[in-house]
Amino acid sequence: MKTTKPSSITETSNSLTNNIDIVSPEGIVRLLRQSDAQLFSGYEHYESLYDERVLESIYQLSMRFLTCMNEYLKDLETKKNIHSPRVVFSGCGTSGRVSFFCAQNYNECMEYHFGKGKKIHCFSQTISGSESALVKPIESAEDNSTQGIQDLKQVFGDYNHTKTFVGITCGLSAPYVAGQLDELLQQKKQHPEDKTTISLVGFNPLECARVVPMENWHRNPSVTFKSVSDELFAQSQVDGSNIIIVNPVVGPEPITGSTRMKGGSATKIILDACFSLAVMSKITTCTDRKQLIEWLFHMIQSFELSYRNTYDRTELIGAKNGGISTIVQRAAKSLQSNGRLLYIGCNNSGAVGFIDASECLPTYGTPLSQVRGYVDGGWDALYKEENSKRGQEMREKGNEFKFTFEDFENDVIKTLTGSDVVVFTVIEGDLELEELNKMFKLYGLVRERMCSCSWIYISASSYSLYDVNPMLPDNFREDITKVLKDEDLLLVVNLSFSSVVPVLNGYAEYSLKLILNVISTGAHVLKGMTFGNRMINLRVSNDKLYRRSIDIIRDISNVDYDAAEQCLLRSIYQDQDIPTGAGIGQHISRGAGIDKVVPVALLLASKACETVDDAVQILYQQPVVRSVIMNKNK
Ligand code: S6P
Repeated sequence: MKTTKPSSITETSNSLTNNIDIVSPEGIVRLLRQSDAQLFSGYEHYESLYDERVLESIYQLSMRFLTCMNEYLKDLETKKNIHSPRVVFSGCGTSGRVSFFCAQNYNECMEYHFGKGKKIHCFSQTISGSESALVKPIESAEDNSTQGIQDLKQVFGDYNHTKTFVGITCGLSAPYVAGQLDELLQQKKQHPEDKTTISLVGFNPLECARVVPMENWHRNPSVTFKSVSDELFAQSQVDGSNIIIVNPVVGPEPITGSTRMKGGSATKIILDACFSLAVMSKITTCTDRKQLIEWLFHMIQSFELSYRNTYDRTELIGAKNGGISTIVQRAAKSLQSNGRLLYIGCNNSGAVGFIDASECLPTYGTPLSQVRGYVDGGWDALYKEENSKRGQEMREKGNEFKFTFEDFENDVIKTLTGSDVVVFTVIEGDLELEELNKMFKLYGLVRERMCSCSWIYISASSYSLYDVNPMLPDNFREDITKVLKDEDLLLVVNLSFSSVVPVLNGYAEYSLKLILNVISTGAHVLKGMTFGNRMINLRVSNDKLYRRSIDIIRDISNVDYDAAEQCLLRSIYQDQDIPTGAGIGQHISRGAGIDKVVPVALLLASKACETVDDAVQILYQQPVVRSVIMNKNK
């Protein structure tokens, strides 16, 4: 495979995982462990989470959160502007999903600590494709900068006091976010008194920001993400500019470009650390910068320890040996036989599963029904509101938007077979006995259908200085062990280390995210959905994925960029003429709906097939592209 100098680290192939598709399930877990280590240990010569400039930027952002939270709470007393959010996160795909989850969490947490029984709306978010994209990825929405600006105006409304915007784009590439950043920058230029904090969070150095012009850009056609981020950087150097750039490098993703993995984790770590530090400062009334940075450092260290314990301090009950890889193996077997991988959880552990599942469609082309998360309370649990009107409206969008325990019981259980794998997720401190009992009930019903079941239990006792939820009774783990049947598995992760972790279940959620990322990634890799560490069944559904597809074809088939693009276009237009004057936007709208666009293009580029029809036929018999190419080369 040809390697090229990275123009973007998040789009670079990680040399650690080049052979992830040909190692054992244990090997896959070890490779992912190494790749995740880069999040803390750093990558090459770039700055990591622990470097001074990065810690300083997280600290600065946290203090902006604190100011916004204080002003909101002041207004809450007088019931002024209580529906105007003061901190808005924004992102596309995983960045949007993770920040949605964080915003809901932080409001709930503020309610608990400072709300005095009142509902809090201090944090909010925009996500490309709207909240429907939480369930059903709409990758093309990422390219729409105009919509980004509209969503931004809507979320902030007329409120023009202290506010903070955090645009999150792992690759420093999403036009949706670029539009919002640019809009806020222009406002600042026109109104120098504007006190809005503009923040950009991403995981590339600024010189690697995307330089491709953004189609349909509303102002100047030559604008790129890089030109916006360069301007942001220049302005950030001006005293009192209120511009904060948080961009540690966490290393290339283990599956190339799959920023749902390290990118999503780093997003969560940074936002959780910012919010937690703000709350700690408020609770302790500590304003000493040195002390606060010290706490921040310890928090990141505790996330690192959580990473370490997740991979290496686990106990697997129900099997003679093995760890996470045993569950990976079972999940892979299920996907290989067209079975399903289903997650069941309450509250935040349910949401973490739900997010992991929803990313398998854009990443691997897996149907939404094949890898899916069910959450007790469905939308109400995600919105953290009972009987919410918006939750009801989302349900009305169709079956894909229904994912409560009742939906699972009524619609899914009767369809389960021995090929399906069901994973129950529990975070200690995140659920009550009644909720656990609901999970036991579903477990009993699932068992009757002869499915393979696993429980993941994150034990996080005695780690929190300021607990949000009362801890579960001590015997929860025993309760789960008692109901465990036959060959079913219980994976216990021990996170019981003492450290400065206020208010959130952030470490445990990160730990669960890591495990589920490993299970879903490992299962798809073992099913043959990657070529080396490249996902090759991706949907060509936005500009970034169009260009990533060309890179994949070029690198794997050893052809130049133009030849690779030609093969991609032949695959998209199925060997028909390309409409005259068609631009990338048109190629994407045609290609997004077609299955196996990249695998077919790969067979054309590597000369394993002459025509698109031949390639489709061959892939029907042998879906593993690497095998087809290897057979041809024998
Ligand atoms: C990645 C995921 C994508 C990205 C989205 C936004 O695994 O499938 O949906 O999250 O493309 O990327 P970025 O770089 O703007 O955060």
